[in-house]
Amino acid sequence: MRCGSHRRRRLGGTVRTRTTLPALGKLAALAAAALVLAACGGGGGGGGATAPGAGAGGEALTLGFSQVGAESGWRTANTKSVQDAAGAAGIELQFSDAQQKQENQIKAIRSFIQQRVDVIAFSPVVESGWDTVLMEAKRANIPVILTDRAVDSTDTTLYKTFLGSDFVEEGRKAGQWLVEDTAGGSGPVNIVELQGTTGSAPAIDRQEGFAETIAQNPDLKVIASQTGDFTRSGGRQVMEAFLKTHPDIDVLYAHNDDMGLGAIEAIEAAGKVPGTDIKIITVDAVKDGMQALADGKINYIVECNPLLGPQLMDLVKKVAAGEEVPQRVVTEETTFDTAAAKAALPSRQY
Ligand code: GYE
Repeated sequence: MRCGSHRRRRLGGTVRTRTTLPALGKLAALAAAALVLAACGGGGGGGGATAPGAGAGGEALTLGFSQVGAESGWRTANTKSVQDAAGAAGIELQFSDAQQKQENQIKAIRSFIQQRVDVIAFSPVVESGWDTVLMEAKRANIPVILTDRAVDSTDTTLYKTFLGSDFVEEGRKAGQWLVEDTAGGSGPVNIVELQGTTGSAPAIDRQEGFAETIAQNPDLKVIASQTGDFTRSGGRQVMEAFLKTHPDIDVLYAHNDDMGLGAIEAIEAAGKVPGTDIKIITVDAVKDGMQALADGKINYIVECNPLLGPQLMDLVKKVAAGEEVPQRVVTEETTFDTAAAKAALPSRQY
């Protein structure tokens, strides 16, 4: 069962999506808020029957959502899922793009607190450094939901729930494929690793799960590991450098498809054949990655599901209503080899 899509609902309700750029000054923010208010006045979302995403007083629930950025195909699909699901649930979405900077997320969260949104959700770019701002939200009595990425705060009362994948498990699945692929005893296998954003939960956990699993076979060695920041250009640049210093790379493990796709460009430019000379394992399974897998340029992809929107909106309604929710909601995911990618591609949503 895939999480997310099966819960998609078609409910009425007014969509009010607003993008807050972190660089906007106070004045611009106020002007934008006035615009939203004007839109609310004319939208007819207030009176009448209780809307699907309505709060106690019948008015639409407001969700402040701080997104990491737009660094990858996964992120684009995730943003669309959140926006679509908010619209379908009749929840007013205040959307803020942090451009991969923690300071921008902290600013966005503070602004959500000032605006007294009903619920705050965010996908923390890195794990550490959230306690102060989360405490501010708690004091203001605004429930917080973590989506996609975790924080390392020891005080788990700072947020209501964490919805997202098990990244350690994803790393294990990537490692397991390699363990099986090299089971014949092929001699030393030189692996290079493209890590995600330094300090982010998926980078830390995907590295850990992979390392733990490949330790089963002492022939499998990570000879270089560096961040490509989850971007295509980062993946290309770091792979170019890897290829210069290490002429003997057998396997690339990239923490996401985009970095793997960038690395493919570097591998081809170096006159090598991706998927054959250098085997490639990635995580995400977005369309471009799945196409490269179907074409034999990537050998294996561990799925990470970005369609968290519908589940998030369900949780938003529950926490806003003061209902109990589980501390952790894990997304179910699968894996793909070339044959599975070919079969899945025609109906792939993202
Ligand atoms: O794998 C990567 C994105 O946090 C799960 O972030 C997410 C990761 C995803 O940039 O492509």
